[in-house]
Order: sequence, then structure tokens, then C-alpha cells
Amino acid sequence: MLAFHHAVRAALLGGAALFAGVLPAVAQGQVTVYCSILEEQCREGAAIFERTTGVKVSMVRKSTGEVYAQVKAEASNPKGDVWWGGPGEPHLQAGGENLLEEYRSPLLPKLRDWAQRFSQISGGKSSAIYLGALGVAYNTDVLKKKNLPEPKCWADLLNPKYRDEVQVADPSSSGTAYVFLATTVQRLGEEPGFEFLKTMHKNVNQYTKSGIAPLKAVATGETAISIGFIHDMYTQILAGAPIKAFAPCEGTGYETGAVSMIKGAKNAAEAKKFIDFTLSPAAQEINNKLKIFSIPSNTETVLSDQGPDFKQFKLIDYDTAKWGTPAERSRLLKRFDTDVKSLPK
Ligand code: S7P
Repeated sequence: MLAFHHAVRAALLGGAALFAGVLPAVAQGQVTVYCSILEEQCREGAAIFERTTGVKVSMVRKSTGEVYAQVKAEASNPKGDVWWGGPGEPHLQAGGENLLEEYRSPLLPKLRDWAQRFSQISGGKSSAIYLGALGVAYNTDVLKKKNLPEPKCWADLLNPKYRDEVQVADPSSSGTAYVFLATTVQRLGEEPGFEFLKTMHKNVNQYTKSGIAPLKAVATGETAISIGFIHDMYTQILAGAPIKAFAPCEGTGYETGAVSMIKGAKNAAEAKKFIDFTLSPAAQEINNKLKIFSIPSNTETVLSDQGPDFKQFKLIDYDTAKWGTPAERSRLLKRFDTDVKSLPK
């Protein structure tokens, strides 16, 4: 009887404290998150969310295209609740294939215009959390040692002098590499775009699974040149890597990083709470701590002045909606596999 009394009192006190937002949260359920931002961001986000809500987070880090494939494979028995991060196109494809649940967070009015538009494009199934511009990084020591020129434009990456010196991820698994593929066909038109990719293929030493791997290889000098997001390149530069990064002279594409609730999520209430968290300054300011300076979607998120100056980049009129439709993304990826990836070198 006494134990019961203590338990009820503890629950009541716990409830009152939580309501007042005073005491640390007590255990409040669980949520499974498929995380497609970087490992360190996923870890930090899970820790803050657990600490502030008491909800236990089971976090799995996978590249964006891989999570899309997993969510599709698990559609009849969903195991994940939330898909956090990664470029928007695989999220849009999943939404278009009825693999995601509509959820309009009460934080949507706090988001920047581009983020509100993304939410509309997705039919309320995904929300935007950040923007990031695509670019090129190179290791200045490696180029010097091999007596290679410094690239400035996309066209420079076709130079036969860079044979086996360029690294980029595989667009089927990596959302980053898909943005590169979609940027190339939008920039040049589809036929010339594929000709560009076929020629560049001769210079590619590896199509990695994850989008961040090529940059890490540039940082250690394993490869001379990589394609990826410029904000991630700045992270490496600020950490002291001998890297230069640029937005190519012809103009470049960009990503809209997204978060979505998985259809049939077993922990729907916790999933919504987690999505609200990803749209809040508390989650978006993790990037300031980790020096990952993409543009956050929430107008109240504190911006750092250490990151790249996006206003200086020449951006193309990148069409996330079109290249995120199931038909276009599937078609482009298939064509990349048959026309580019399978080519001998
Ligand atoms: O937030 C940093 C960031 O680089 O993480 C995401 C991640 O690299 C996407 O990985 P994949 O290419 O392997 O799918 C990016 O969306 C984001 O800019």
C-alpha cells in the first residue's frame, strides 16, 4: 500500500514537474529514428532529446538512399518511426510512394519560406530542416605533390590529368550524390549531362556508399578531389585539413535536408515529438557546436558567421520537387547505373 502511494505520488509529482518544465524528464516511451545526417549529429541529437523528454531513442545511421530502400522494404511491417535528415529527394520519393505519414508540426510557422514551400511540395509528409550547397573540395598538398592544377569549375573535373583522382558517392545509396546527379542533368540538359558523367567516370576512383566518405578521403589525402556539400568541407577546413572548397563557376545545385514520419510508425506520438525537436533551435544549433554550417530552417536558430557565405555561390534554379518524384528519381538512378557506373574505365 505504501509502495503504491509512493508510486502514485512520484507519478503525480513527475507529471507536475514535467508540465512546469522544471525537473529532468522521466521515462516517457521510445522512438526509433533512421538518421541520415552525420553520425556525430545523430548521436548528439539523440542525447539531447532523451535528456529533455525522457523518450528513449533507438538511432540507426544510414545514408539517405539506403533509408529510403529500408523504409520501402519494411512497408508491410514498419520498424522505424522517424527519418531524420538527408537531402529531400529520397524523402519526396518515399512520400510519393505512400511510405510516409502526413505530419504538420506546430513549428512550421517558425520556418523560413523555402522550408514552408518544401512542406507544401511534400503534401505535409516531410519538413525541411536545412539547406546546403553542392561543391568541390581538393587537397592542396596532394595537388601540389602531383603537380596538378587547382580546379574551379565542373568542367575542370573532366581533365584527363585528374584520372583516378576524383571521388564521389553512389547516387543510389547517397542523397548527396543524387543531388550531384540531378544538378548535372539540370545544369547541362539530360543528354549532355550524361555525357559529362561518362567522361568524368574515367577520373572517378570510387563511388562510395556514403556521401561524406569522399570528403574524408580528401582530408586524409587518399584522394585529391571530392564532390559533396560545401558546409561539410568547411568543417574539415576549420579542423585544420589541407583542403580548399568552392562552388563551381558554372553554378551549382543544393539540397533541402528533410525529416519525415514513417507510415505506420508504432510510436506515433513520440515520432511527432521528435520531429518537433528537429525543427527547433535546440536540435538545429547542434550544428554550431559541431561546426556543420548548413542553413537551418527555423528562423529562431542562431546562425554562426564561421560557415560559408551562401550569397557568394552561383546557384542554379534547382528543382527538388521534380527530381524527387518517384518516376524521375527511379529513372535517373537506373540510367546512371546502366550508362555510367557499369562503364569500363
Ligand atoms: O548535415 C550534414 C550532412 O552532410 O549530412 C547529410 C548526409 O551527408 C547525407 O548522407 P548521404 O549522402 O550518405 O545520404 C547531408 O544531407 C547534410 O548536408
